[in-house]
Amino acid sequence: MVQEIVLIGRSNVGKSTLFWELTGTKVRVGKRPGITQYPFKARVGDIFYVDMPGYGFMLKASHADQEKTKDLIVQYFEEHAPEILMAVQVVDASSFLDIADRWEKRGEVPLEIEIWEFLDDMGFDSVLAANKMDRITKADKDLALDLICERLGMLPPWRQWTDKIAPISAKRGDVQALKGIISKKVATKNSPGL
Ligand SMILES: Nc1nc2c(ncn2[C@@H]2O[C@H](COP(=O)(O)OP(=O)(O)OP(=O)(O)O)[C@@H](O)[C@H]2O)c(=O)[nH]1
Ligand SMILES: [Mg+2]
Repeated sequence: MVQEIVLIGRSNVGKSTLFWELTGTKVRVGKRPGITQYPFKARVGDIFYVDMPGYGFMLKASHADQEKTKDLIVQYFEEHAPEILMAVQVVDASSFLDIADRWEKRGEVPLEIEIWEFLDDMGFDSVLAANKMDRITKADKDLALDLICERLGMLPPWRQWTDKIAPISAKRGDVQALKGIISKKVATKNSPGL
């Protein structure tokens, strides 16, 4: 069976840019959110990578629209559960905390956190790709990653979680941390006894 690695995340966080880095398949990327409309797949070896549409168009999406995309993602994971090897949840590390704060001030659970918990509850192996690290100054990187970990229920420091969180910059082609986690996962799949 061909297994899937699925990229999910809010609109505009860089999923399609990362998809291109991982698969060599160019898909439309854009400055406006909502560029990717349907799940898009590309095969590399015996793995299908899946680029999903983003949830929560940042500025003008209604609550109902956000719920609709969330439902689409949840449904995709439920229907494809047997072939999903791993979920890669992509966030824009440079804006994640501001957005999460805003939601929490409104008394809502940020979508990112809801989806992260959903994946965990469903028993999927998931990794957080903290993208756009190039936008964070060097001195602030560790702190930003620690805070992201904390929000997702992983006790900081983030360096304890290098199998769960991968700081990357898809646009700069700096995705080694994520590729490392993926190769490890694929290797254990191929030799489950190890
Ligand atoms: N600074 C910076 N910009 C990035 C990075 N990765 C992607 N971008 C930019 O972010 C914007 C959105 O990228 P996409 O790859 O289209 O994002 P997406 O998550 O696929 O968006 P949707 O399809 O709308 O869900 C583009 O302008 C990219 O060039 C990164 O690592 N650093
Ligand atoms: Mg896209």
